[in-house]
Amino acid sequence: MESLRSLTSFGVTKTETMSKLRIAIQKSGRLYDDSISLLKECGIELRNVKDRLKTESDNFPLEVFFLRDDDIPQYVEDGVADIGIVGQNVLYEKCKETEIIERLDFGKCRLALAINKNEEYVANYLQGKKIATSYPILLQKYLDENKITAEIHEISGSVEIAPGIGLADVICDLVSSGSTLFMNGLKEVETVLESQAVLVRNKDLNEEQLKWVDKLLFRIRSVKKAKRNKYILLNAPNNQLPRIFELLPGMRSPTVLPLAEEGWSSVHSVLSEDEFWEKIEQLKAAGAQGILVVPIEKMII
Ligand code: PRT
Ligand code: ZN
Repeated sequence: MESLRSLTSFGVTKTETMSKLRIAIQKSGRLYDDSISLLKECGIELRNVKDRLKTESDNFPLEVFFLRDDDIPQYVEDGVADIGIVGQNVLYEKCKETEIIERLDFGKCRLALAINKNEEYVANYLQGKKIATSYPILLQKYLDENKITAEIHEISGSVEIAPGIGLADVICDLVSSGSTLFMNGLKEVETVLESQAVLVRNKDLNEEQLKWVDKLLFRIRSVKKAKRNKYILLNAPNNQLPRIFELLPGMRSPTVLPLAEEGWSSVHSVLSEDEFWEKIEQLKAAGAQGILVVPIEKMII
């Protein structure tokens, strides 16, 4: 009901036929900047995004709704928005009927259990304890799966102070760098969920909407791929080229250009971030010199 009422604030009703794809993103908070940047990197220009409830693009048929992250799964399930960007932690806590179509590689964090740093974390430690959290559903699922009986105290914010004020023995909260836990004298003992921002979609999109979702997905995947890869240029003596080709397969195979100096070539290729440092060492050992590494903006394969 709530979401239907709020609908009027967008001037949109469910029955209206929308030709544009509607995406829900966080209005402000940790996912906002990355969500806007992702759309920009996908070449989607948005009209004035500051302090707006919604905006649209002039160069892609996309309308953007700015919402609290907690409301996004419901809006997408109801079909008020066709797609949305939200953390897996929120999505799973809300248990909505939406489909994850892409993991977005930002907003990474984990839902974790933490205890007083001076306590020893022994087997069965959690049995019978009081646990404070804003994620009662995910926590209960974890406790059931691990056959732990504990008392859940649901609180909406500042979970990390609960042990200090005697409200709970244990907390279950989101952690990224771990500094909040550290500053509150807590230590992480279990991971309940690994989370990141994901793109979700309503389950009943029509053909036209699916076509635009596919176009957007294609762009998102190209941006993600480019971020995970680097363009590499190096010089090498010709007699070392076979070894260097083994190390640098490239997208199809490396590009090789002769240098002005006889017996030397310039090799251009693409390297994945995961194996980057290891490969650089091997390339140097194989005689590569003057190695240049540059970012890639888009990668279309
Ligand atoms: O207003 P709205 O309801 O939209 O926003 P919100 O305040 O509920 O959420 P917000 O903006 O704080 O977070 C949005 C999403 O970002 C979360 O649902 C997660 O998916 C993701 N995310 C990633 C995080 C963190 N990292 C994170 N570190 N969300 C919250 N935190 C908090 C955490 O709760 C704890 O208080 O940061 C603190 C811990 O951080 P570290 O770095 O000290 O460990
Ligand atoms: Zn929220």
